[in-house]
Amino acid sequence: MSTNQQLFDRAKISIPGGVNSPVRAFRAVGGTPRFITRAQGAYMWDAEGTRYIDYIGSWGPMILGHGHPAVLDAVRKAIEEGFSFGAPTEREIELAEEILSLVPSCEQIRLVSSGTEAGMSAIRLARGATGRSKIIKFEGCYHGHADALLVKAGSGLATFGHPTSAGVPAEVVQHTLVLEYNNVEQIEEAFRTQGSEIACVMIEPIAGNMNFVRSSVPFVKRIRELCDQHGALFVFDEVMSGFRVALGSAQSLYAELIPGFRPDLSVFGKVIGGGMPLAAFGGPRRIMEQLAPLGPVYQAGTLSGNPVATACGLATLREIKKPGFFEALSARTAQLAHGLQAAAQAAGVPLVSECQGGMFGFFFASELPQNYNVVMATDKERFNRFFHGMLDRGVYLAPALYEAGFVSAAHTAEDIDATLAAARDVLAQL
Ligand code: KE4
Repeated sequence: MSTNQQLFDRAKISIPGGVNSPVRAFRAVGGTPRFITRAQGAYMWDAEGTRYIDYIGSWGPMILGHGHPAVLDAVRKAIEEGFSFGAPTEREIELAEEILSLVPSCEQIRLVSSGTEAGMSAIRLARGATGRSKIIKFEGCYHGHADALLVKAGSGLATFGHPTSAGVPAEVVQHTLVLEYNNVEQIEEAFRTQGSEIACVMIEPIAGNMNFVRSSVPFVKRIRELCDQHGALFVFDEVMSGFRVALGSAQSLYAELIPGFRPDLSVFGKVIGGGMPLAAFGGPRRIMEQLAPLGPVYQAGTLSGNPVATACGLATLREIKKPGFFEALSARTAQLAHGLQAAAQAAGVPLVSECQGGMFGFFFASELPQNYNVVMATDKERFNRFFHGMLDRGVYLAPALYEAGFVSAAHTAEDIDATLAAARDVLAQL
């Protein structure tokens, strides 16, 4: 049996950084990544046989917990029928209809294989539908690794973004304006000076890539008004928040607070694939019909709507829409988030936590951050010590202070109690 370190050393020979996605390498927190051999319910086991209570949940997809029987049955049946056809299937219609039944802002949906692909396609569709090139995103929001979205704020409002990654030519991000999250003045200024050139505003409504930061109601309301006023599209990136913070996704929460609110385009992923490679983007028919093969905006994918992935996603959605599912999940998540804050308070450690549905976050700070700069100014050193203290006690949290955490329906009150007991132990040493 290899140790995690032995596997990591071997992985680094054949795979850049030893991982297929950077955050898995633990570079933000240090230490050796755990190589997972199997998972069941709320738990994962690593190569050394250590069991962890899992609060990553594959970064959101595993909302039912690992190995839910209904999902296993659906996937087993699907693989017997065939892995991939490159031709339409009824199950793609069923999944599309299921998603549309839960998200009234969308009349049509296009299935793809990753959140990046969905976000990239939504941007292209917004540009094609409006005939405009400029897009607005917000610092701290991550929408996948498409070139136009790997950009950080320019120096000041009018200047455009600079690439955050090598290999992205400045020309590609020259149309991407990066503003401060929750900053109404900046978005008003951007539309005042460039409103007629803006194709879309893309946002994570609850930003899980800043750990857990909510976009304020006045901010969302103002963006909606400005998009309407200037003919730009409002794109909700719900890859993480979709079917995770609420059955109707984050947009259903904002629709309760802003009468009649709807985004123009929505991007989904993670939960709708149930752990298999599946994502989607959707919106009103008049916009979606701009897509090939009907319209001029090209978009395609060999494994889009894959029969095994759609079986997994469909089984997952059918479970989470059952009565009482989100009430129970929300209560379990709140037990964790509130318990963490209470434990820190008792230990005299500044910690604030937030949660919605099955998603939570916490910061070693005295107040909940409202934007990226404040998130990145929270106590990183304390976070990293807390992360490792919890990992050593069999609790697997997100290995970076800017990442969110996820609770599944498989997490029991006892799992939360055990997590909080570990937290009290670690916090006492912080
Ligand atoms: P993927 O291409 O990784 O499937 O989705 C990109 C994406 C798009 N939009 C949002 C709001 C997202 O959170 C993501 C991906 N989230 C990260 C977690 N921070 C995935 C983890 C990883 O990169 O390995």
